[in-house]
Amino acid sequence: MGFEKLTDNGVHMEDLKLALKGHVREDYQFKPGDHMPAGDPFYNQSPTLNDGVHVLVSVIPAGSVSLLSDEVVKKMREVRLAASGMGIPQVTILTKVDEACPEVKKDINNVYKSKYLRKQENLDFMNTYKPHNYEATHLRILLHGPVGAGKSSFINSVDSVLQGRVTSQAQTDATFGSSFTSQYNTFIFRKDKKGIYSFVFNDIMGLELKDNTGVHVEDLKLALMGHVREGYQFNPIYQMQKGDPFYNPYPTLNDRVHVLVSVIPAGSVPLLTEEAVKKMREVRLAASEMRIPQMAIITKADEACPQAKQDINNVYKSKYLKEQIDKFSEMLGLPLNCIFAVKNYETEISTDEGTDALILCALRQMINYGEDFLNNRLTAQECFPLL
Ligand SMILES: Nc1nc2c(ncn2[C@@H]2O[C@H](COP(=O)(O)OP(=O)(O)O)[C@@H](O)[C@H]2O)c(=O)[nH]1
Ligand SMILES: [Mg+2]
Repeated sequence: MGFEKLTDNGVHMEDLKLALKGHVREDYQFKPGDHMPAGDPFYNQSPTLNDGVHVLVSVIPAGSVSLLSDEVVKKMREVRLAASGMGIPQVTILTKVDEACPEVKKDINNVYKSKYLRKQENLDFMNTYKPHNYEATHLRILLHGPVGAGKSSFINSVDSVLQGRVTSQAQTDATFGSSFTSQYNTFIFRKDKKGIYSFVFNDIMGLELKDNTGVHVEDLKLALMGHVREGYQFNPIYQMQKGDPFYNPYPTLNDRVHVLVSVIPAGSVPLLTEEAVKKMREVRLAASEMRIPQMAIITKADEACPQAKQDINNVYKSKYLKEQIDKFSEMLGLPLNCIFAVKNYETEISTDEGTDALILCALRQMINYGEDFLNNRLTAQECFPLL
């Protein structure tokens, strides 16, 4: 027994930790809301390797993932963190998949095909995700790309997938095309009640396709290092100066960028000028020097490919989109498995499984890469000189 809807009805956190270490003897009766007292006869003072836990398995009914209360999620995270601290590997099993998904009830072989179940597993991951590095309270993902590429729409789409309804916290711009100064803002994602997810987004107009305006590469580097404060107005003409009130001379790990994501519409890939590619490579190189992992999302899959417009599930089958991904990979020198085609929510009124799946897949990879970076603390310190 681990968690109950009301936290105090589950096993006490301290008891769970004791069990992980092998201190709890066979037949001990866990008492909800109370932990094992010191000197209890069931306390095993010197556990051997055989008594400790070697794998921690979280068991959750598939249909309950989106219903978990903030308290339960908090407790699950705490257990996972404790297990990680002890080097115990963890897996999650989603049970009652037949109950949660009619396709699976009909035929159990549909488990591997069910987008719904994959989504529940991804949502569970996002819900309980917290950086293992205790210095970081969240993971920061920076989107950069031309005006109108779909950066704000992607942020909104992530929010929509998490909330299960189409939302719009980041202002999208339907009349893009003219250059404009853009403000550096952090977007957070709220959970049902008071909690927030442990990843945040920033977006930057990284380059302009037409006239190569856009945020200066040096400013982008400052943002990567965490030197740019919230609210700073990027200006394509002026670079940020060290004396600027928005210049943060002492960024913490939380201020820094942990994953860099290039955003480009599928239909714009063939139109990228040499100049634009050069700039994107320069940014990529700067990120590489800081060992910041990099990815790309190819947006507007629907606009560029009629097959995908007809049915979003055709994204994986589209020859045209595959070609754009190959081309972009070659241009930027970015491995193919770091490039994700997506379709953002824009005019829809409700979310759908196919669109959700593409967004969640890209987001999950962003978190995985960012987490790898955060875990390499030595590297993070080495490559971010506090200047
Ligand atoms: N068809 C389609 N339109 C999109 C997609 N993503 C963004 N858009 C539209 O493209 C325009 C610019 O998007 P926006 O998110 O403001 O771009 P940003 O400047 O990079 O933040 C808006 O009108 C969006 O509705 C997409 O995946 N498909
Ligand atoms: Mg925008």
